[in-house]
Amino acid sequence: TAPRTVLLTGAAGGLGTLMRELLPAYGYELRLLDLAPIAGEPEALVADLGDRAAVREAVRGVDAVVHLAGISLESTFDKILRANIEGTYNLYEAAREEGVGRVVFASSNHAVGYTPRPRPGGPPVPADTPHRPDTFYGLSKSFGEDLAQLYWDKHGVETVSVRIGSCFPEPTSVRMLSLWMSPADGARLFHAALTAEAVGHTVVYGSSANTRLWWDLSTARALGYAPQDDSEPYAAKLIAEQGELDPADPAQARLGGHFVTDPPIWPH
Ligand code: NAI
Ligand code: 15L
Repeated sequence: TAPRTVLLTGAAGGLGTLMRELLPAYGYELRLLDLAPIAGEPEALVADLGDRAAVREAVRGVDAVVHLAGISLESTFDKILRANIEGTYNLYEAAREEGVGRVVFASSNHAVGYTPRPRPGGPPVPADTPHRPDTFYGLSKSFGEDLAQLYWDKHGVETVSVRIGSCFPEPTSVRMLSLWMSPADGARLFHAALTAEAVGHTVVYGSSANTRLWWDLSTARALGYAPQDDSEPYAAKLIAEQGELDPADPAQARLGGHFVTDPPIWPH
């Protein structure tokens, strides 16, 4: 049966705010959780993923979880460890203990960020490409995908890991022309991930049907996802402003873009 009550973690964030607006139209009742309070949402749970009792209470009685909470950019290892690695473990433990059968995990292109971007006309990056994180942040998403696999194999908790490209109202860089997921397509993909039968642990890429797409959407389409949007109408303006991507520039040659070349953030 299709899930009805869904816990949305990270509900105060950029993607969480978009999904709070878009997912109810698919018939879901959302329970919201975030570290930050949300204006106009007095019932939202204000909790840290590090608080195991609060996380367990948050998942009690829901049919599924859309897990967006965490640090969404590179940070120090210690901060990533607490929010993304331990936090996601706490979420899965709570799901197992409370018998929640399905998680949609917000993974990222940065789990495979060192993968070279395909040449124009070349084969797209497949969903089973090996983990190649470009940051501690990307490493935490690789960990989350492996955790999801473990909780499926060992405990029967299903997950769709969505390696999101860039989900924002509009693409703002030439790289994003290839990775952009429109908010409406994001909601379509999360809905497909929540309702597809027998997903076990499935890894999909999260983007619209972009003309300049870099990766293979077939595992996402197999869930029933039918993207409706394409970044191409934004292409001429962005390319005129920024130029085409230069394959000789290390910050532009791989999926992760500048995450590959940005210096690591050390704790001092
Ligand atoms: P965001 O940074 O705007 O939102 C993340 C939310 O998580 C924030 O509201 C923050 O308060 C909350 N949070 C952080 N640590 C927490 C903790 N310990 N306990 C409870 N809540 C905590 O990020 P955005 O863009 O909304 O992304 C959402 C998720 O999707 C993140 O996991 C991110 O890594 C992933 N993602 C997003 C992409 C995008 O294009 N927006 C691309 C790839 C992945
Ligand atoms: C991500 O994983 C980030 O959460 C998001 O803010 C963007 O930077 C996105 O990747 C991207 O690669 O464009």
